[in-house]
Amino acid sequence: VNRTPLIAGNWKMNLDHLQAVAFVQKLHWSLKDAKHDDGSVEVAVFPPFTDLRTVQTLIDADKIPFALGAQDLSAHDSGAYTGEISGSFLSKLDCTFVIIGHSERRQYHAETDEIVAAKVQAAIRHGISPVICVGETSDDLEKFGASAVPVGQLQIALEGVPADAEIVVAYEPVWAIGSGQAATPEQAQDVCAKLREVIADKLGPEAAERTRVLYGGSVKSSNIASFMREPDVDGALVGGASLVVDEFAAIIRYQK
Ligand code: G2H
Repeated sequence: VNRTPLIAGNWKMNLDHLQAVAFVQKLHWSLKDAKHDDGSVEVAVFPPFTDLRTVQTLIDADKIPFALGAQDLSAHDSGAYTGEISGSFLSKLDCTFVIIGHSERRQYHAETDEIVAAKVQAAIRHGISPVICVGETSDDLEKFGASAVPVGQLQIALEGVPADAEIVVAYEPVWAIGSGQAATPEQAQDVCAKLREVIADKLGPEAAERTRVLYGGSVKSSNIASFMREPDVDGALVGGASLVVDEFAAIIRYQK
């Protein structure tokens, strides 16, 4: 299997555009001798919208080998949608990725599976890789087990997605998010393998082989290696720990 691991830092609503400069510079500096730009691991940061231009400029000027991503986008391309951000704006800021359907969007902004699917289409229209987030709540876990809800969410999100689309899938059990209580590597492997089956089913075996499936939920430097040892876990979507330079740098430097 030849999938480049992806370590993605979801800043959520943290770090304004002034703090972002210092943060990215420090992170880059602390990775200087880590050979993180030898292609063995891909690093992506997902700042708030208002930081994107600043971080893009910094990455460009200092040749920092981080990919840039946004935390959301509009399902629409332009028009009377006050407060929304179009995929075309994001692609012009060199965003490679956009997170779609994070549980915090589903929970606090009533994003349904259908809205998530429309946003996935919007990202693909603009040449941005969607990082499609799926995961079960603790209630779902009790009622249906771990995989039924994320599998159902991904089936809808992948409706009408072309087989050659560059996508990323992130399994984030809601009960593990920001709770300090990460899933076990075995739990993550089990669901990530089932999500890969959904990709095979919807987009074909080649897409399933190539697509990265990440684990997210209380990932830190002390547990990253245990997740990365699992065959169907191709990286991590990191929240809290991505805001601490030394922690995030240690996560990027994980050893299999
Ligand atoms: C899950 C994750 C990042 P944390 O939301 O998307 O956050 O690592 O803080 O659990």
